[in-house]
Amino acid sequence: MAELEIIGAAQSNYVWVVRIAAAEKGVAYKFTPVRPHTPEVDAIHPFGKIPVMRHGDLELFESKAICTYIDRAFQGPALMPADPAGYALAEQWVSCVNTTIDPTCVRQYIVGYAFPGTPDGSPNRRAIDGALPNMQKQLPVLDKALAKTGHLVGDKLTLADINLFPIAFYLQRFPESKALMQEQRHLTAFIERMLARPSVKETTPPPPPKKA
Ligand SMILES: N[C@@H](CCC(=O)N[C@@H](CS)C(=O)NCC(=O)O)C(=O)O
Repeated sequence: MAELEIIGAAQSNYVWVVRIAAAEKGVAYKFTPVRPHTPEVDAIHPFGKIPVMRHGDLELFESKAICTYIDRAFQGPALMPADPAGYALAEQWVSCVNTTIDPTCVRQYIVGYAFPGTPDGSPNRRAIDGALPNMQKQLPVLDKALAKTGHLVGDKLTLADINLFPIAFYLQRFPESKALMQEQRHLTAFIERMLARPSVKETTPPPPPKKA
């Protein structure tokens, strides 16, 4: 059988999701760590975003589609619940994180620090401060959803948890979000449990270089 190839920078939250999913399934893959809008990515993604995937003749973009393929094409523990309600709830949390949490917490807040686009490279305070009111509403929702079992759906790991984890992890790195996260005890306990999983340990990106 052809080797699976996962393409995209290890630091991307969505690339990390796909790599954790593959590791949870026990699927070996070739990892090609390249940034968005590079030739390897543009060959597959019409808008140059990461992750993208290749398996034999199949080329895919969109992390959820890639995870679905990995889940269904390979043996290993199921990443989605088998029952219709559980399946739909996992879909619900993946959609919610991708369409509501990621735009605020990653694209606006974290990008405001990591890729500020300001003339002097200083944090983009307009983006950061603009995200905070929404983050103050969103993070307690996630905390509450994790309170009962420690998972977003049912009582075991699903793609919903995997999809949330990298964002939650990165939020602990920046000052306002770190303070907000300290108030979310179920969410922070979730991060600690995820960090203990071999799938996360073997895919965790290196920390960013310290600024001089
Ligand atoms: N919905 C996409 C989002 C992918 C995405 O936004 N990836 C980011 C990196 S985390 C990216 O490639 N950004 C570059 C760009 O938007 O031009 C997915 O789930 O794969």
